[in-house]
Amino acid sequence: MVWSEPLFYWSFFCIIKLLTTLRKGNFMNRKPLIISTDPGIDDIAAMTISLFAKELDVKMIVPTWGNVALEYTLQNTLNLEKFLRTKVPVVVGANQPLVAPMISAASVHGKTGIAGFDFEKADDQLIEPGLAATKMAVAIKNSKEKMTLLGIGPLTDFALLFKQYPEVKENIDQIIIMGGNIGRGNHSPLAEYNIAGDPEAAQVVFHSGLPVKVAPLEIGNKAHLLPEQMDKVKECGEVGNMLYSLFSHIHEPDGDPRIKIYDPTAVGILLHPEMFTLKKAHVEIELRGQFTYGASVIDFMNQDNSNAEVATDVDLDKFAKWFIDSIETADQGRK
Ligand SMILES: [Ca+2]
Repeated sequence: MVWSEPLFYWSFFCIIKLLTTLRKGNFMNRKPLIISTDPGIDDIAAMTISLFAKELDVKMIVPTWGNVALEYTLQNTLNLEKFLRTKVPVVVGANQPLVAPMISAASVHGKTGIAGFDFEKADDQLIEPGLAATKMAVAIKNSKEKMTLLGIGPLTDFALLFKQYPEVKENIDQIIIMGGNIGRGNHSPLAEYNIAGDPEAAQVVFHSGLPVKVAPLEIGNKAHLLPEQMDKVKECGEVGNMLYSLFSHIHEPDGDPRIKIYDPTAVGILLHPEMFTLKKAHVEIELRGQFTYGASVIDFMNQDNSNAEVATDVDLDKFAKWFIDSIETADQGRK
């Protein structure tokens, strides 16, 4: 076969284009994702990883009240996107729980939710007007591929979505949650903060009939980074330095030097479930207990009636490597 000059250049062009596509990771179908979040220092890390993960296509971020009030979580989300130079639409979520009284984690995350790093203040250009449940429903219905939901704060907005638009469940792949507790809680003796924030909403989500995967408090406590590993995060450019500064603000009351990073464990379950041990369970949220309100009742014995898969263990080495690599990817993606 004799190659003509135009054919040669055309073939060369095709090979270069293919290589560029492969390098960008565009060859794979990226999972469409909606994030419900209450930033929150660990939320900032989870969002940063998600926004630059080659496997994900974040369609919308819905800040909700949670760690701190909505006015702060909304501004923190906008500020993060400005810092990361991303343009994902932001839709304003719930400013209070469905039924429960509001709680606050300002003692951990600071009054604004992100003590430890001074973000440049963003304007509200990325905000799309409309009710979160309605905007999420439209995005889910219009999605060619089934949508994944990531809930790393109180689940108020997802509950409103399922109550108002139950038909969207057909086009949802799964829900990944950071929340709940197998043993003791961190908000009250038996309740974990995200679930305690809106127990009724969490109960709606666990009874949605959709596949639910859970990174409970115990996984958040276990999936830590050591100080020397956080030093590697710091070396990951400006993004790494931002996260290092935020996490350095959190000090464990008992002086434990390990850095616990909670919300990113849910992103880890979404992207690399093989790093975790996941067990089927039937999960109910206690809604009537005088002293146990908001407790997650996770029954591993009721396998036949399971409504969730709950992570019970994590490969620490793999997790820490994935976390650091993800921050490096985010820093490179930001440039
Ligand atoms: Ca959170």
